[in-house]
Amino acid sequence: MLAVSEATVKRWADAGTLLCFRTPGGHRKFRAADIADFRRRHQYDIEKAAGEGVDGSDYVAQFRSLALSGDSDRLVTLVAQLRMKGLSLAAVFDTVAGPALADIGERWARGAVTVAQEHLAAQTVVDSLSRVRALIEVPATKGRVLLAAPGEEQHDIALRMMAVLLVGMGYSAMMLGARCPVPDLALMITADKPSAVVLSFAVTHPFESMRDSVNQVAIATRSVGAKLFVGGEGTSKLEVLPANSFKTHSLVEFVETLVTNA
Ligand code: B12
Repeated sequence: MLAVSEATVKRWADAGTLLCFRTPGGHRKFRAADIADFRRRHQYDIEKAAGEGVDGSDYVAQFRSLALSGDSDRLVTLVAQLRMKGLSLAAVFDTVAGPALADIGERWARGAVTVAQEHLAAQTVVDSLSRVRALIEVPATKGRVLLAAPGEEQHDIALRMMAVLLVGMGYSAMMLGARCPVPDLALMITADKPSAVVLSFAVTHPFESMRDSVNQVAIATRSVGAKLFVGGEGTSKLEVLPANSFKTHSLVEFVETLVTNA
């Protein structure tokens, strides 16, 4: 949040400049209110202090290079800094993280990035998402939402981003992840009765198989009165949607649709 090293934070804490309390195990813990107070008292200018973090305006390039270097610590810091600049988390995902990963995909497609590097980047983003999720999770008071990448779909990062957004809004997110067989998903929906189901298709699957998957899942969601959200590049040709389903292009739109139709 302050874009300084762990050693600096420890020094401030030990000097009493930044209030903290100790766990029985001796770990320093910080209250958000104390950090906010510290920032106010020291008129802390995050832009200037962030020599090791945000140093320009090309956040997509920063995100890309942190992901490629496997630095999930600084990726979490970058996300926090962008939030403090006033971007919603959904906007950070849509406008910084998504384009950074698309850029990595383009580099992979033209041989500038190896498969191993691409895997490291994807895994680093997944790691940082689970850490962001732990930071923003609020008690689950709303419904349960199942998230899945159906059939042969191997891309699940957009779903993980949506899970983070959902838990931050008080939903409980059941992440089924990549390559989820559609008949099994339909069975789980009818047994578990979630309030919503989210499907993501990142790649171009044969149109009929994608549409059939959506229709099969829609039969199950309709039978339990759940809403169905579909999205991702792979759904670009899907124009006719089953009843009680929504196709949204971005995560910002997803959050808006969810809030409007809750
Ligand atoms: C990481 C990655 C992988 C990882 C995935 C790891 C994981 N856990 O997800 C691995 C290594 C497994 C992988 C595998 C493959 N990949 Co790949 N991969 C990528 C990469 C680099 C990033 C994908 C990603 O996570 N993006 C970030 C997310 C957040 O962005 P997004 O998916 O676009 O989603 C955004 C929106 O579409 C929307 N959205 C998405 N879903 C939904 C759902 C809802 C409900 C809503 C509201 C919104 C929404 O919100 C997101 C944020 O704005 C992309 C490059 C790219 N252009 O995206 C290639 C890319 C998608 N992969 C590609 C390919 C070809 C493959 C493989 C076929 C490669 C191979 N030969 O084996 C395989 C298997 C594909 C399969 N059958 O599923 C191509 C797809 C081309 C095409 N159009 O079909 C791409 C575009 C790379 C390229 N430039 O050629 N890949």
